[in-house]
Amino acid sequence: MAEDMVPIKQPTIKYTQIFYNNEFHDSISGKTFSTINPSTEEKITDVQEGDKADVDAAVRDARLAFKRGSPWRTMDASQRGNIIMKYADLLERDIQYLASLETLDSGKPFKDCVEDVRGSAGLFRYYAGWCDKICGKTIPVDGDFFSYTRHEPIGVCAQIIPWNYPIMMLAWKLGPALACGNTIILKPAEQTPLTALYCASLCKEAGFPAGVVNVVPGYGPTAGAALAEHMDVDKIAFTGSIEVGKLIQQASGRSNLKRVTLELGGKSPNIIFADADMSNAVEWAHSGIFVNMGQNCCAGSRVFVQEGAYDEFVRRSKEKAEARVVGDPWNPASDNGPQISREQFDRVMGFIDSGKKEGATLVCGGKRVGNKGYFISSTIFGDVKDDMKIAREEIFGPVMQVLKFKDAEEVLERANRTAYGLAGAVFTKDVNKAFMIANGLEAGSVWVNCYDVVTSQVPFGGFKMSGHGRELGEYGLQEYTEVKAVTIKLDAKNS
Ligand code: TXE
Repeated sequence: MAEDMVPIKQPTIKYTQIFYNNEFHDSISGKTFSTINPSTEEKITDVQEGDKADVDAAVRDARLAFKRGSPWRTMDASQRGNIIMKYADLLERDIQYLASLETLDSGKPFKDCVEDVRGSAGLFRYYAGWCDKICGKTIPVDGDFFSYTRHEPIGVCAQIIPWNYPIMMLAWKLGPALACGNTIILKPAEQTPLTALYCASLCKEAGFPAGVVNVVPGYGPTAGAALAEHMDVDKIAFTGSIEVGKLIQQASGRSNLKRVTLELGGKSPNIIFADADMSNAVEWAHSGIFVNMGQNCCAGSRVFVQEGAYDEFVRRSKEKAEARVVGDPWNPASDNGPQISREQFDRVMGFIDSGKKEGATLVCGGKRVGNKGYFISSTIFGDVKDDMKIAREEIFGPVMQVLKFKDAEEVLERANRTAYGLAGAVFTKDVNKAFMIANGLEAGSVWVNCYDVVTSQVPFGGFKMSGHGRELGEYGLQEYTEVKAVTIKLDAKNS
């Protein structure tokens, strides 16, 4: 259990360099950048700063590893699965260390980091099992021909990930890409490079051939943009902001039309009817927004509550929010740690100010906690109107917006009135209302009487401006293969 594991409060920092060709290297420019502990605002260490030159070196090695006849290309699919399985075992072997390093670098509560490592190991096991089950089809084609399809790896894949779930995002990206036989250059977020670099070292230990997994820490406009513009990168997968998602897609268009998958933000509606089990709804709505300090792409940040239940919901949610412990992420009692950075802290506080100015009712929270670290109290705004900034834009912080509604038609229309479409939920005991909302929401994930239940087996991704493509599950594999159709002339065929 996560609760029983003891953190290593000062984990040794073992890797701070750029990883390619299964070795760690200094940056070619000689530059480094600092990674900051968001709980203390102090520097943890300096990390080698990758930019275009280092990206070029990593892409070169990834290309070599993908060459026809290479160890990776000639490996049995089942053996790929064995290596990925071993990788999962190594994550679990080092769970205490990895979770501690994650807490240090990201400020996430240690118990949550333990669950993230465990979930990531589970994800790798799930995809390990897929390796030798990625099948094409034989097709009953017209004429004297035989046609079949092959699902081939795309090739060299760039993967750019954010800071909110550093290990989990790495797992979401590496798992399906490796299962399909691609090679990878992963760029972790500049705020949280440390666990990705340790995970890089485990790739070598697990037995991935040199060049299959490469990790280049660095900044977005330099290292990230170099990946997006690269003529020898075949696919790019990105999780982050809409603004950067657009840049990635533009860069693909300007360069080699590399395949693009994007997982961007959300402003997800959580719809609570008056007939719902209110204890259940309050619980899920609470975790749906406050988990991970609200730094969650599918956070249920617009909570629509039906008139008759509104007062009770707000009262009970306030009690829960005030009881949520915000503080030292090493303390097992803490439910939330700090926001990731000064920039994010200021951004969230700016949204809280705007909510107050636009006339929403501050039910609780809204303040900095302590005077060191980027901690924010769990905040609820009531009487929120659809056109307020806090109801329209992604806050990415511990701030719940509660909006009142009258009936199902109205709330569905309002819930969909957004450019986002990542997730949504409905709470009701009426199966007809549940279906009506579940089928009517314009979102990639819909939960009924629960929230943010994300598992390795079920696809995840956005409608509208929340993204392109799907991650996780069998659907996630489709984003990492090219389908080749082979047609063979036969002398004659039998039906
Ligand atoms: O994101 P960025 P930021 C949302 C959330 C948050 C906002 C800003 O609303 O408040 O985005 O966060 C890399 N070319 N999400 O500024 O900049 C960057 O180095 C290539 C939602 O941190 O998008 C990092 O690795 N890459 C989200 C990654 O992109 C670039 C999670 C994400 O950073 C780049 C995070 C460029 N020009 C933020 N510029 C989610 N969907 O879960 C930056 N990057």
